[in-house]
Amino acid sequence: MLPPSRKDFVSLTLGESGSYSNSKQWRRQSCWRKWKQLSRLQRSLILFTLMLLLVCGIATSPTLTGHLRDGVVGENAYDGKQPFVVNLKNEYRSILPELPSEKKDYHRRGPPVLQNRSQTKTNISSLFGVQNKGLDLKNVDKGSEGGNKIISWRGAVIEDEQASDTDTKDTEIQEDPASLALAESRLEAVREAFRHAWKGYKNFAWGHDELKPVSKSYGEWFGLGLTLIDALDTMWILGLKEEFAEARQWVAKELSFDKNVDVNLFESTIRILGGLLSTYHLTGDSLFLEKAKDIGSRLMPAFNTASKIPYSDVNIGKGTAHPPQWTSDSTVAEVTSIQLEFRELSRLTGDPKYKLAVMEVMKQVHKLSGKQDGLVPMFINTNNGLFTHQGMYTLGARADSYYEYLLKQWIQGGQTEKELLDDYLQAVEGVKKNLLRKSTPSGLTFVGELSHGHFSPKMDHLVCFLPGTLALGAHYGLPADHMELAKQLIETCYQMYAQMETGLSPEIAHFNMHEGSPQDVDVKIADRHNLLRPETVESLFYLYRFTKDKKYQQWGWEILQNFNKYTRVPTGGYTSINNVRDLANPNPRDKMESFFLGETLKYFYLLFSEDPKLISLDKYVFNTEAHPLPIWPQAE
Ligand code: DMJ
Repeated sequence: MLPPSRKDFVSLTLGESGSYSNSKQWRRQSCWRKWKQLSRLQRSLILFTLMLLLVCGIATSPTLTGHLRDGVVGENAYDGKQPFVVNLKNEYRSILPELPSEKKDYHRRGPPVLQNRSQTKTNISSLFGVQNKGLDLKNVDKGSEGGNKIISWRGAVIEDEQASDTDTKDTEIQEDPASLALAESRLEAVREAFRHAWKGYKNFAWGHDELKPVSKSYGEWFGLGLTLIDALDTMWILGLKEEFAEARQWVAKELSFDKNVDVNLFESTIRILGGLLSTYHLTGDSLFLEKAKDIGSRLMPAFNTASKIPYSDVNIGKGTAHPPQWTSDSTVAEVTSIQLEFRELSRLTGDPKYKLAVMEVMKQVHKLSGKQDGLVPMFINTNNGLFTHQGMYTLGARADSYYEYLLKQWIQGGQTEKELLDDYLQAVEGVKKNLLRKSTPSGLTFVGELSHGHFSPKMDHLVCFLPGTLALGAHYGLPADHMELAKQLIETCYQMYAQMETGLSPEIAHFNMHEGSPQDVDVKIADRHNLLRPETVESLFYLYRFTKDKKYQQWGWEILQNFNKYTRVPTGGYTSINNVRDLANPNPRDKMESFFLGETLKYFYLLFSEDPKLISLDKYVFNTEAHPLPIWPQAE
């Protein structure tokens, strides 16, 4: 008989028959006896299995791995070398199964946070359906692991769990069929309005800058097909394929920047360069990138000034630049609202010269004296680089988009450029301290102007970009009171429409502040025009995206209907009007600005859309002419 150790099968010997003892000692002896009876192979097999079970148990334990991971994040917070951390995290991910603790349990504590979000590898084409086949993703979404570097707006590093969940909240709301049907009918109304405007442009102004719909002719500003270029990405977003294809054909065959023509640096940057870059990103069609490179390089002579603050005008054929005839000043908003576009051009071309030129302007403006609580004067001299006409502060014409681009550059660059954020936050405080007042009788919050210490209750329609910008900042983790202010201001902007006889806003409103005023808004005779401007619709769009409060869509719907009632020209196109207070004769001005197609109709469409992924605000930032540009992946 072979000794037990040589047996190569498992023998289970039950305990001594007839007797049952539960004593600890008996059990120990019995187990040990059984163990000894096993062959060496059997023992090895059992030991190996036990070891395996132990290793798996450790690996899947949330507590233990949580500690491991925390150790890694801790190192990151300590030395701030993010790529190192991301790699380590990836290593852990590759050897461990998905960790239960990764399903975020958001702890709401501490100050509002800024999340340095990176882009995930999303197939952008899926956002636009089949139209976007062939979209070039390489410039849009070089995504990386993200979400692990978070700072509060005071600069403190905060744990991942504290991050706001703004990345996901857009997608959480499920619309019921009735609201989807309503949305679809409104979207169709916007498409119809666009087709009507396009009909006028096509019939009477094709390839020219602006349609004059009443006289069925056109106006020229730069002679570069401004309306057509401004409208390209709107057609793409609205899904107007035929119109887009025709326009693309014109760009391919007719558009030439080799022209002896003076253009305004700011206007051609935001409308033409911005429009081409955005269309390139949405379509992946390199035609638009080539055109963008061409116009971008032709605009560069504007920066050849003693101060590096650019001139307002450039001759794109001759390569010469100059200030306006009457002054050597440039407008502050103009020189500080070309950055998103030139920075993007550098990223796409790999040539830093564009970015360097525009960032130099920001650096100088950041350091300049003459601001009041972060508010900037309206003019800057191209010879000495100093502010001129000091003491006047407005959020309206000549300063408006300076504030908008502080925030948006910070977002575009992945929330890393601290000076931009600091200047933005300071300016918002400056607005609160110096420019905010309440009107009578309704107590509407409005943004007035300051002239050498004297407050004026005058608010341009242009200021209505501000609620949208404030809401965007709040979405990116800036203080919650920015959102509160945004909500108050959009109400005011809406009232600038609702309190007029035509339901359309004047160019400039004066707010009453005296007891006994019968209405909040007064309009001077010279300010009664409406140029089909976008700012209020733009802000309604942001407010709806972030709050889902249907009243914003309803307000927008009223405004669209009033545009249709008072500005639509039967033979095609929409016209600016002279008098928003005269129902019987709003008095057409016979001009359709390019931004009506580039901005106003696009923002209407996005406002009525229930799809937050249609130009997601976590992936794109709109330039001041409503052209979406990608938010850069974190690494760049
Ligand atoms: C557009 O060209 C831009 O929105 C600019 O920032 C301000 N003016 C018009 C629209 O009103």
